[in-house]
Amino acid sequence: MNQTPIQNGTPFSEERTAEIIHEFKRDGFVLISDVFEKDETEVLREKTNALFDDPKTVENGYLRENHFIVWQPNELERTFCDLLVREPIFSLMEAIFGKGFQHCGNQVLRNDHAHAIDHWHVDDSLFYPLPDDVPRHDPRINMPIMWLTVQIALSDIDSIECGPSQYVPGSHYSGRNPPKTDTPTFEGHGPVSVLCKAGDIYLHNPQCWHRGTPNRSGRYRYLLQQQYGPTWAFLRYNAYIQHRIPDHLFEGADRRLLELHDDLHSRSEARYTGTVRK
Ligand SMILES: O=C(O)CCC(=O)C(=O)O
Repeated sequence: MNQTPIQNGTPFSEERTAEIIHEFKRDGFVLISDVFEKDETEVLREKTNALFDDPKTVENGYLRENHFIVWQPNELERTFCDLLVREPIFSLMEAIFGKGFQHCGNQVLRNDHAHAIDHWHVDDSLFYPLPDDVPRHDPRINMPIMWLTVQIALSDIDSIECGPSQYVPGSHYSGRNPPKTDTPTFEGHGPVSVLCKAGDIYLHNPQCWHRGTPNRSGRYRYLLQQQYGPTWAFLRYNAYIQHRIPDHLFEGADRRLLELHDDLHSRSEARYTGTVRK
């Protein structure tokens, strides 16, 4: 039973789940309408505003000053935790990653006219690069998904002025970073804007070329992001995030050895915020 206004929700049928995943794997993104109720998105906007207004959010390293992203709000507020298991998100993630899938990130964006991630990119790095003479990955392959983002619209983003996310369909098969142009294309397909209403969600493959367009609506654009990944990654990496080698074993150690055990291991969000958590 949830302690917050976030509902339990209902899983989709097997057929609908398979349809969504098919489209997601093919295009690199898929819009799923009408997932959250109005009162849920209202509460989430209020909670988001409260985090932006609280000076402790900056002091504790969750928000860099003048920035528009609160990192890991689920460490600060139960409502964001309940969201992680909201249906149909949970069952979709289980269908993609299998039982034992894990949560691996959470942010909330509040974009005004001046702040957007508006350059074309893939997240982290290009996972499956190809040599110049290989034009693309074979479409018969299901490209592996190391992790993904569930994007949750908390406000209406239903026109180009509202700053919709854009994706180039199929570009996760390109084996390349996006070309440096405002309108990249992959095999004849240009950018597609995900126009949506508050309460809609969309799945985001971090290897699909994407960006957020500038918000010219004159009001905030709210987008909540939840990342998930497969069990194996957590057994492989997380053991070492928790793992601390006693300081005395590092006395006089080579710089490279120290970097292999960087402090970022225990504070992964610092990688994004660039701040030291107190
Ligand atoms: O704001 C958006 O729509 C896109 C965000 C983005 O590019 C990202 O989180 O990597």
